[in-house]
Amino acid sequence: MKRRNFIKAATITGAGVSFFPAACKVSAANLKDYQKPNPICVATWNFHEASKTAGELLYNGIPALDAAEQGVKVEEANLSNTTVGNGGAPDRDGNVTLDASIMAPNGDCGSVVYLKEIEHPVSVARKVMEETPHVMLAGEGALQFAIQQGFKRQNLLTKESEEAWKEWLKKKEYKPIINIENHDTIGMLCIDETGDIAGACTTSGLAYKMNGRVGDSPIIGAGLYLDNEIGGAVATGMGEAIVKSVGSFLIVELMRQGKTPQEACEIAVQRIVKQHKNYKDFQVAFLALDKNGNVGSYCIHQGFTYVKYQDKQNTNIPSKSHL
Ligand code: SD4
Repeated sequence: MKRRNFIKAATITGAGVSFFPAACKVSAANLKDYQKPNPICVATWNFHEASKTAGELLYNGIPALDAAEQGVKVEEANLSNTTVGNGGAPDRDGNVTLDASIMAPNGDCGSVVYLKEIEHPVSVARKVMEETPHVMLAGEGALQFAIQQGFKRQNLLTKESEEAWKEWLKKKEYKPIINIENHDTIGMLCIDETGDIAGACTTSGLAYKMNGRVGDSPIIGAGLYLDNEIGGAVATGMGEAIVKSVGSFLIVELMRQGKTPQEACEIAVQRIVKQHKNYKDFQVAFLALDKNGNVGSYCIHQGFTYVKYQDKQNTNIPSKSHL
C-alpha cells in the first residue's frame, strides 16, 4: 500500500492520527534572522564528484531530496570507495551488507539495513519511505522489496575487496583504523532553491564487522537527522558511539535551542568523549547545516574533512577536532 493510501486508510478506520508532519515550507521559526541561503550541498569527506552532482542539480532547480539521493549514489557506484555501496568491504564472513537512510523536508524518512546485492541502498530507502507505511526494512525483506521495486541483484564484492578480506582473515585482527579504510561513509545535506533541506547517508559499515552488525547510518537521529525549520546533521565514524549519543538528533535539537552548527557539533563530540574512556581509539565526525546555510563540523581525531558546494564552488574543508 502506498503511504498516501495507508494514511487515508488509517483515517478511514477511525485512527485519525496524523502520522507525518505536514510539509512545512521554510519558516525556520526558531532560527534567529532567517534568510534563505543560496542552494548548498555539504557532504562528509572529500567526495567532490558527489557534492558537485548534487550541487549542480540544486542550481538547476531540482528539489533537495532528489539532489541528496543522486549525490550519494555517486559514491555507492564508486568501486574505489570501500566503505559505500558497490565495492564496499565485506563483513568477517565475506558478505557485503549495506545500510542507508534518507530524510525529506516534511520529516518523512526511510532506511534499509543489512541489505545485500543492491548497488543503491539509498534508493531502496527512498522507496521504503514513499511506497510503504514503514520507515525501515532489514535483510532478506529489504532485498525482496528492492527486487519487487525493480532493483537488480548484483555481486558487490569486488576482486580487490575480496583480496583485502582474505588478507585480513590471516590474522583476523579487528582494529578500526582511524580515518583510513574504515571511514568513508557519505552523509549529505542539501538545501534547494526553495530553502527546503533534505539529506541522505549510505555505507557498507565497518570493514570486517560481525555478520549482522548495523551501524548508525540507517538509524534516523543517529547517522542522519533534519528538521526543515532548523537544519540537519550527518555523522561518520564509529557507529556504535554515534548511536549511543543519538548524535544527529542531538545536534539538530541543540541548533533549535540557539547553538550554531559548529557549537552543536562540538557539544555532540564532547559528549561522546566523556562517555568513552577509549575515545582515542576511534573516530567520530559530525557535519551540520542550518537553514541559513551555516555549516559546522567537529570530530575526535584530526583528519576529517567535508566538502561544500555552493555558488558553483566545490571546496574541501578540514574539520576542527578534539585531539
Ligand atoms: C558505521 N558510521 O557503520 C559507519 C561507518 C563509517 O565511514 O562512517 N564509515 O558505523
